[in-house]
Amino acid sequence: MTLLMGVVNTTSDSFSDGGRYLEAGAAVAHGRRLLAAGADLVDVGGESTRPGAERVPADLEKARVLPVIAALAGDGSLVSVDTMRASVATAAVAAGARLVNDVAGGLADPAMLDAVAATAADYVIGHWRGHSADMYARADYGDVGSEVVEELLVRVDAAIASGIPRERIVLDPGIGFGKRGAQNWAVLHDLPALVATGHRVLVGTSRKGFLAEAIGGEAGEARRDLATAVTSVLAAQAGAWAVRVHDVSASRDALRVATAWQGGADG
Ligand code: PMM
Repeated sequence: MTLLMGVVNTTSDSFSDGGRYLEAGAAVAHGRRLLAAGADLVDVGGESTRPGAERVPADLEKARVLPVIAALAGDGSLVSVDTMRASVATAAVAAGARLVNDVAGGLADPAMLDAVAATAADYVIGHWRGHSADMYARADYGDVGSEVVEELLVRVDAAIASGIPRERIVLDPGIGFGKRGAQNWAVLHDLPALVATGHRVLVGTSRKGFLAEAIGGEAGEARRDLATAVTSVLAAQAGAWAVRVHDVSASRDALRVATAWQGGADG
């Protein structure tokens, strides 16, 4: 069955020492809840990649994610680090992360591919054309579905040339990254072409704006989570290896129902 990656963001609230400590504790507790709800792995991030987001300094990113990764990996859980920075990836793997989730696919930090090659971690290459501050300026495509696959395969070649074994590379079409509403649907419609590359495919639609647009404007979290659960099933049917979601229980239930339907009398 398609795996569930639960999202653990450590990006909100206070930056004071006291606040950070509490925040790490809350993030660890949140990660444990997601795992108890059925997440197969948790993705810990310390830098927002939302449209318009500013970069955070590397030291702050490390201070946010490393204690959370160490605690969750210490439980024996499978943990990934959501980062575009080589130094954060290296430190996160040392703290116990077994997967580096780089939405920029190595394009944001020229040291990233070598850093990952020096570890035994799996590597998620996201489709990316530029930082959040101005990513929509680059959302100019002919055939977005095939351009995403072509551009990802260029990054795969770069990763392999840096010494990352092919089988450790996971591809992610980067939903919402340098893509406007309808372009995201085109990419999802063409997901089987990405799966046909033979790489494991990760899909992140959770709570994103294009879902809210599809279901009618200012949809709150509950409606976005329901819409996300539907996309989890469709991603699974298209052959995705994993989906990255905030609300694990909704997507877990949806995937179980789809599996039962497909199994017929054996479901
Ligand atoms: N989306 C976000 C962050 N990290 N990682 C991967 N691999 N794929 C994604 O689509 C992705 C990601 C942005 O979402 P968030 O700010 O809600 O976590």
